[in-house]
Amino acid sequence: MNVNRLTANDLRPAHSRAMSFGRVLGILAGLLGAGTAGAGSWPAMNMPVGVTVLSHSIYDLHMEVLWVCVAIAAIVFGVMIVAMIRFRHSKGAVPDINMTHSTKAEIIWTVIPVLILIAIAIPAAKGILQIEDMRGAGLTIRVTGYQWKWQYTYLGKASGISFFSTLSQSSNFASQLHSGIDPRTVPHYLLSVDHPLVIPSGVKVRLLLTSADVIHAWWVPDFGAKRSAIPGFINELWIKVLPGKEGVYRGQCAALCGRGHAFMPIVVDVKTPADFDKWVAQQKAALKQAAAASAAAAAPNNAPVAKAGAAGRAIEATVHRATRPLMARVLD
Ligand SMILES: [Cu+2]
Repeated sequence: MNVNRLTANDLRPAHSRAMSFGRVLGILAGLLGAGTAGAGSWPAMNMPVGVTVLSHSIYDLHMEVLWVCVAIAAIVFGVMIVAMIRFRHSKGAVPDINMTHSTKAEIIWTVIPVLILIAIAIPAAKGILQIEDMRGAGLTIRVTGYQWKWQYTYLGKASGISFFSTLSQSSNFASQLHSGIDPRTVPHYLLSVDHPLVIPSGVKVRLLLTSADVIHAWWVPDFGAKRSAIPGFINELWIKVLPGKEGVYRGQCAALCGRGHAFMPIVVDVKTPADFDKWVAQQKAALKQAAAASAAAAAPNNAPVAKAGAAGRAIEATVHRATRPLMARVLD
């Protein structure tokens, strides 16, 4: 094929060709402008930084990899754009039809990506090791998934505190068919619970996740934390919320677990260590009161209440028995 033959484009006046090239430049400038306008909402577009030691590590890794990708894109597209502009047909460029193989080029474009992948793999492996390092936890909590709620059981110094965390009444009512309640008027619709998980900031909190029925997943985006809760298994996860980041954080079950999957949110109330100790003391005092009330309910004239209480305790004991051997191994 004669690559130097005249084309219809060559016969067009030079200013017309210049205009089509100008149009291309105009489109590129427009794209650049759109990108600059979008830069104002960069935090909204980017991955959230989160509030824990792990979420910060994960964010730093994400940014490292992002900048590597940006550099690769800039170099590759830069070379492509320069090649397309400087060596365009209208300038009389002639394609090199003789180069079919180059061992040198093959080696260069294999070695460079390998080096880039190794450079990314090192911090990624460090991050994975950090995520899996459960040593030095100051507080351990067992998290059990149920269709469709969570149970939090504190171990160690807060042992004895155990409660279910279920969808808040306001969300529950609004979610009923023909409730007549506009969900947009409900604060934190489907993201609020009756009893949030309470943890201290600045302390490494280790969660032991399991399930009493099907597979659930405990996920709080601001913590950079998500792990499956599987019946018969205990998975581990650790969270250390940075001091000064106390507050309420929300998440959801992240494994499709049945009809009520969207109705078992996770809410975590992060308190300062001093406030957390106060909360533990309050809970323990409430437990004592409840034990006294339970003893009163066990009196013969309160048989129905006692029966309901006994049924609840039987379910709890069954779950406890099922997970005890695994729990003993994990806590060993
Ligand atoms: Cu679930």
